[in-house]
Amino acid sequence: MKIQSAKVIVTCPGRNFVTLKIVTDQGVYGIGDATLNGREKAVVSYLEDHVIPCLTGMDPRRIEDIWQYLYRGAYWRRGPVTMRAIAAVDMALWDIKGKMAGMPVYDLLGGKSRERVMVYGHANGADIDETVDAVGHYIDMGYKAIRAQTGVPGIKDAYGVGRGKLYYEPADAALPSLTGWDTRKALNYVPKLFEKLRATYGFDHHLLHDGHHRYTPQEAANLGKMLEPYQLFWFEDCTPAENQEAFKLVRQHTVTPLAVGEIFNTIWDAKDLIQNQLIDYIRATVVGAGGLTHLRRIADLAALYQVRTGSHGATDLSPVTMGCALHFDTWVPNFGIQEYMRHTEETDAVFPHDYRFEDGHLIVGETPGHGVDIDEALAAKYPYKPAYLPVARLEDGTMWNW
Ligand code: GCO
Ligand code: MG
Repeated sequence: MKIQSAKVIVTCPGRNFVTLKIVTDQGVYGIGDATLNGREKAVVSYLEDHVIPCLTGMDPRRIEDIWQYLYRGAYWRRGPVTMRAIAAVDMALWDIKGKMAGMPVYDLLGGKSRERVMVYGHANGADIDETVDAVGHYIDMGYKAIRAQTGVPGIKDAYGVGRGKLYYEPADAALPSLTGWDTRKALNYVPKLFEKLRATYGFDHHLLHDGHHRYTPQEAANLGKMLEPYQLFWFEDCTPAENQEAFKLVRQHTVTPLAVGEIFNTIWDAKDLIQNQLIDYIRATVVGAGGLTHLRRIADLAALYQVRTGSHGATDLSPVTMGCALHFDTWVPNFGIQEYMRHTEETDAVFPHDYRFEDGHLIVGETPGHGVDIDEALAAKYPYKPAYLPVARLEDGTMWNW
């Protein structure tokens, strides 16, 4: 059996998605997600110019060997572009293997560990009252876990405040739009949001919060401590994680659970955080961290330290990633939670899939492979549109972490 051809499909049904399609000489094909928000074309070129020429003629059944070939063979290891390209190949090959075996991917991984996967949705508003209402809306929709983000008075477009209610999309302009940040103002305001949320809805639902890499370790420790009375499910990306040691200081001062990993590419980004038990949830996901083949290694390391998974699932991860993530979540023994930012109807139509939302959970499908397809004719109707994530500056003009 051989890989006969492969191609990259770029489509923009409201936002850009990059999809790799691998076709075998036996007519079976598989697809993988290669979307890198704001840097999409770099991955397109990496795949078209440097990966597809090597893949043609290879045996698609050798998923592990192809992974090692692309990782070691490039010599230049890791990085978001390389690892997304490898992830796309990996997803497509697991899809092909599942179709050949007549089995859903979770069965290939080792079978179901659970019937359904708890997800969290994104509630946000311009101020505390709007966010409290938005959380109520998610509770009404059946969610058991909700991430809450609020605008902060005096900060221009603080992180997490969407324009629409259900479909928050940060990559919203052809060049990066300018947003503001002020840690002091956020530290004064965010705890009040959670105080009001608990006063309004009680403690039955899981609440989450994303710091989006904005705080220093000391500030993150302070916020984590202030949030303790509200018993968060997690405090995400409380401080940048390039320096994994930075989490030590946060950990020493707060018992609020910590989650990190949406921008991680490999197990090396998480190794010290996991082995030193500095986090509670690892948020690496299929497209970001080299596909199912590599993500399962991260999860297995995490399991040794009682760290659970919490895969990134924002709208910039296509339904192909969501499908693969759900197979992974259904199998992985140390599952924690899955992020679920809904895709628009246009996106769902381009990527027909068999997973479904029910009672605050996503339920994986039974179709052989990963259960997500691409309607190429429909995809072709939505050409690529440049879209960047915003940037953030402090009031004095200093560049900050968006
Ligand atoms: C999250 C994330 C996203 C990112 C986005 C960037 O927790 O869902 O922080 O919303 O900002 O994925 O492309
Ligand atoms: Mg995040």
